[in-house]
Amino acid sequence: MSNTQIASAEVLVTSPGRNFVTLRLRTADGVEGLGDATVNGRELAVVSYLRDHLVPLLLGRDAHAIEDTWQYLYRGAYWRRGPITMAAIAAVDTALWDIKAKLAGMPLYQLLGGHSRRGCLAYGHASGADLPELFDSVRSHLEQGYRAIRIQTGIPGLDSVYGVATSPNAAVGGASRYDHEPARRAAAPVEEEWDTRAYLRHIPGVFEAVRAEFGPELPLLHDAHHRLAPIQAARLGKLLEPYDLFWLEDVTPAENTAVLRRVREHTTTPLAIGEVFNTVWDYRELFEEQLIDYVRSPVTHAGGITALRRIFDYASIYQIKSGVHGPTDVSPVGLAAALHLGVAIPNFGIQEYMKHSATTDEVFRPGFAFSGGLLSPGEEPGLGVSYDDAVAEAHPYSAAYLPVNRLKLDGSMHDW
Ligand code: KDG
Ligand code: MG
Repeated sequence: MSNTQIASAEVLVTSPGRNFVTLRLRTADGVEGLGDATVNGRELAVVSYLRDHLVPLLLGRDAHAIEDTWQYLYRGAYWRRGPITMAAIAAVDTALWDIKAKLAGMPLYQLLGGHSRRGCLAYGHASGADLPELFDSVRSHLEQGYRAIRIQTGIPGLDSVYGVATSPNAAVGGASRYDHEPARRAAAPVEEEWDTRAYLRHIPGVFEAVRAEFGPELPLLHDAHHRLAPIQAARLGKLLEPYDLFWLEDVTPAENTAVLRRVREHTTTPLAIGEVFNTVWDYRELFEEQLIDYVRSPVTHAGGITALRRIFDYASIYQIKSGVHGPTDVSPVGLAAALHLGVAIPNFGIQEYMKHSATTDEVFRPGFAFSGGLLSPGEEPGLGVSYDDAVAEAHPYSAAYLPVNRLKLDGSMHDW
């Protein structure tokens, strides 16, 4: 019998293009597991949570006891839930699943029930300051093999808009924040301007033009990034109905989920939400009242594979599907975990895929692959991601923040 006691737990911080927090657990017999604990713009809070509060509790525990460890850390927190706690628990849980699958000599998805599909349909991010630039970006994604595409554009009168790679504020040393680094390295966030009325006037025409250019078949997605009031969200859903969106994401701020009742009453455009949710409790009324169609939580921010699997199972009884968050601030470890879940679960919907930079991939060496529009987790035992300490150490942490929004009208703060 191998010795599966947790003998070491290291919290690794690196910044290969952007900041990442990774937990590495090692058993007494030297089997290693990785977990992603990155919370974009608040990274060091999770580092402290893990180093100061969880690592001492993990040493000596049996790495096989995944469920018990999850319950111990969740129920044992007393002040439980919240992004920092749940990212820390997620990292422990993911690392333990990685270890268990390596001990079994199998890719992790085999332990989750085996594959239910050939791969995970992935959507890429097309964007442009104007329509010609957007069309070029859509064409380039189609050439790369994407079979589903998110559409984000510049808004007349606004300098810099969420998700638009060529926004002036997005430029960072020749690259774009929205390609690899949504956060900016600085001591304080960059401020962007926002105008909801200008956005609502512009977006329906963009989708009309994209459908006219690329036809009716291509699945199109859009992220409103928490910016609308309930009645504005309802109106946008209604205005976009002729363009048959795969989903409309985060139409309203995430705290008050009950407002989605209003939105749902007015539109049949499918709704996705949850990238900033942390637990199954955030979804309860949305599932039971069937107010959404896709679950956006990633493994990294929702308590790990154990917890997200439970959320997906609960969603499945309401015909609600997965649509896992996959920006570059979810590390390759977090993305790999999502892919193992994604190929196994019955109610997979789609996976967001924002490629990590080449430098990030040198640190994490992911075994997953993108081909023919599908992402596959690979066949290596465990998660299939290995961490290169030497490359990681060459890229030390430096503070970075997501932008904030102020209304163009009067400078008051708005959701970003
Ligand atoms: O860190 C914030 C990003 O993860 C978020 O802005 C990306 O909304 C996002 C998405 O849908 O990818
Ligand atoms: Mg989003």
